[in-house]
Amino acid sequence: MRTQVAIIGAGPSGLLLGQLLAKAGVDNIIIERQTGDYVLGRIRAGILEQVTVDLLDEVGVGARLHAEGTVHHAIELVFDATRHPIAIDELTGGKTVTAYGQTELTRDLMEARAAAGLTTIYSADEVSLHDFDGANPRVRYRKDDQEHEIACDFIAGCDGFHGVSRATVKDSITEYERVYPFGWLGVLSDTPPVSPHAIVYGNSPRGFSLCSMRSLTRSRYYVQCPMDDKVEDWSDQRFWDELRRRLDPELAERIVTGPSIEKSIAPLRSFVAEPMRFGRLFLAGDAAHIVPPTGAKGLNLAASDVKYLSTALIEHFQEKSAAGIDSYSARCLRRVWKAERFSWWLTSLMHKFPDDGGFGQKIQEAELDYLVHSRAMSTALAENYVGLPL
Ligand code: RFL
Ligand code: PHB
Repeated sequence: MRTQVAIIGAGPSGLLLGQLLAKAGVDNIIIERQTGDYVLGRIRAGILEQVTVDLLDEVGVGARLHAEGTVHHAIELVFDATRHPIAIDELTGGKTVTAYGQTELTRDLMEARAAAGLTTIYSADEVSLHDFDGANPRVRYRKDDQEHEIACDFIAGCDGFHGVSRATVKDSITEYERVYPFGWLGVLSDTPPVSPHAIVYGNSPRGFSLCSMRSLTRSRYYVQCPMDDKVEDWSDQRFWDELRRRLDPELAERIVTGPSIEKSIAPLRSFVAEPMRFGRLFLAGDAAHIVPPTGAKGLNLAASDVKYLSTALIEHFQEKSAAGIDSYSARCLRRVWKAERFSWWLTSLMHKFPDDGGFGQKIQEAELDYLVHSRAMSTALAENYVGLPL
């Protein structure tokens, strides 16, 4: 088999890159380790920046997102048992974010890919990358007990944090990392969201909490939990009780509880691998960087990486120019580090740090008080939350 771009991984980065390239007539094949159903079973991100929505529109998969997604004009911060709205649209000259689950977005991209007749190889085992230092890279994998090889011009490593792409070049990479001493316990439930107009971020002496949504009938909630907690430690009742105790009394009263349809614990990590290009191999999305979910930036960074990458590859094929390819890594990393900074800052502001004692909590409360009463600081939050320009 031969293609112009071999894409490793059928998550949001790989699927969106595939559509952007195909739209410009650049042939691509996606090689994915899991089945399509497994990929769709992962419950992850929920908040899209306007630049991400624009990219999805650009590849023609925005219809369901616009029909079913919820546009948020504000976020709310809860601390000291009081709610403080931050009008992100008013502070940014009209910019908003859209609540639309990563699962739905992935499904839309998968369907568009199938409709365009593009090849995706699911359940590919032992994927390995070769010869990307030269002009003729190759990708090998096993499927149905047979060895296969794809010859290509470029390889896009869109295979997430635990993928093979970054592991292949690990000796040529500098890693920057911070692991946080807690996790997020997330619950998905078929209940109306506590606030259909805003995403609610809570700071309390008991720890962080987050109220989000997938639709007017499906909600997503999180509470900060110790890193070594197990999902089995958390009955639904314990989760709802804990969430209520971390919110203000009015919100706590308003929460509609119900059985969880998914419950999982995610670790929190900041991570960047530099550079993001190795000859004819490029890393994009979670393969190159991880942010703690507090700023809702992971999926949005994946989208901006693949926008830069598709532009660079299209320029190569159509204009025979290497300018975009040569500047890919530096261009991505400029945006990545700003999102890393924002996600780290919001994580530090909103969570209870086990060793900080009362002092840390008091400093957080002072900063939060300053934040909600200072237009300059609220604007800085809003500007980053809606997403910095591409
Ligand atoms: P993915 O989604 O991990 O997809 C990578 C794909 O590669 C496959 N793969 C391989 N394929 C072939 N060979 C191999 N050796 C392979 N190894 C792996 C995997 O099976 C998978 O299908 O990475 P991608 O595409 O870069 O997308 C990144 C996003 O998924 C991620 O950044 C977000 O989910 C992060 N995130 C959020 N981002 C936002 O922008 N807004 C949010 O509100 C938001 N909330 C979140 C989040 C992530 C969370 N968790 C679980 C970490 C909330 C949570 C709780
Ligand atoms: C989500 O809906 O899953 C979500 C929302 C906001 C975040 C993180 C996750 O910051």
